[in-house]
Amino acid sequence: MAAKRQPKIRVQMRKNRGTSTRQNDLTRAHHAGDAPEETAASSERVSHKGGLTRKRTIMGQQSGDQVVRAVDETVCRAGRVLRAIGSTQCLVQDDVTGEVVPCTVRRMLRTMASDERTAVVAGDRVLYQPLDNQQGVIERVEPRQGVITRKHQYREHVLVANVTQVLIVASLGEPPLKPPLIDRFLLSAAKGNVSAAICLNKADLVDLVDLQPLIALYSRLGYPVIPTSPLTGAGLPRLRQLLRGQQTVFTGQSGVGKSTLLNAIQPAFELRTAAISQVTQKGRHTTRYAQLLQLDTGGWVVDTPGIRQLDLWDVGKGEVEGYFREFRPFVPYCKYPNCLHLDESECAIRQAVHAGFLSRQRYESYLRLVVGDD
Ligand SMILES: Nc1nc2c(ncn2[C@@H]2O[C@H](COP(=O)(O)OP(=O)(O)OP(=O)(O)O)[C@@H](O)[C@H]2O)c(=O)[nH]1
Ligand SMILES: [Mg+2]
Ligand SMILES: [Zn+2]
Repeated sequence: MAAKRQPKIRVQMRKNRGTSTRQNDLTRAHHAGDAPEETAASSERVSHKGGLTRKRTIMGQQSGDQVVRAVDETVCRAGRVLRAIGSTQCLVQDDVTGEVVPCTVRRMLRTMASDERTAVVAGDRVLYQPLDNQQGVIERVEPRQGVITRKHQYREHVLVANVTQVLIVASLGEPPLKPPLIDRFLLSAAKGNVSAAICLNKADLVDLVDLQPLIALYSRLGYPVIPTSPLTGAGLPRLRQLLRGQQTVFTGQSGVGKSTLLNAIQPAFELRTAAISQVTQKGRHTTRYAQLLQLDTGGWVVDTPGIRQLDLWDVGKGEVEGYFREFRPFVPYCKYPNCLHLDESECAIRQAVHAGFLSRQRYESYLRLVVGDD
């Protein structure tokens, strides 16, 4: 096909000099072998908006808030990023050959990204140019559909792109189940336009009868709830069914058993797992980076590092109620149109909680999200 003339657009770029502190951190982390990226990230300094100074004209198109760079497609191959290593390298699986090719990232793409770390992330669809040495260079990142983000040092950090569903894994043993955290994850999935399901893992440790209220609550809200145990095999057939053909991110606190579950679903994954520390009773963040794994049944799963706390990015107080879908029928009956359902008079949400129409547990999660105390 003859090359079309691509429109020119002006894009704002970060300065690509003078970020040496950050570069060094990442480089150091990378040289240390399997880069503990989440750890490296916590000491990272991200350049603020003021760093966006230069404007350049590039060939490309604007797609939503993303810029798609025009490249010579005849020399490029399409692939999917399995894993990003720092901000400059990643592993790409070729769409046609299935070969995994280590790639670097064109500097232009990194300067175009508002946060260099997320120029290329796991799950990205890319065009890369193969080089002679079995490696490649990423020339273009296609617009992202469903993204999973985490707030990190006051910035939104994209963890995985092109996700179709999130599996929220909670534990029925250690670490203890925290329904407000489930609700936070649900909100974050809804905000990213990704559907969600809940996995109640370590089901071997409890009597399932005691779980019925919890299962009923979330099922009624339309989320699949699957009690599982990799130890007994409970729930695994249903979980496999849920994952088939999807691109699913496993998310949840450290130690809930995300990697153990994935190994049970497909033993060839051989993911590292670890017992919960006896001393701290906390998981040890055994999984260090987000990585795409291909399922034999079709589709992908992404194991992610567990997190202690999920900070939501960019959700206004008044916006939270919209994500509590069962609140919606009651909201119009609050006296004040801008009611936050805290202590306002004649609040239909509070009345519905008192009358037992709405779950108190969900209302408490709502309060935590709006008031922001953790
Ligand atoms: N009793 C019981 N223990 C489980 C179950 N699933 C996982 N575990 C244990 O929980 C511990 C943590 O499991 P991991 O799979 O490493 O947890 P993770 O969620 O991947 O943790 P991070 O990678 O740190 O985020 C391990 O000791 C597992 O053996 C289960 O169904 N029942
Ligand atoms: Mg893990
Ligand atoms: Zn109200």
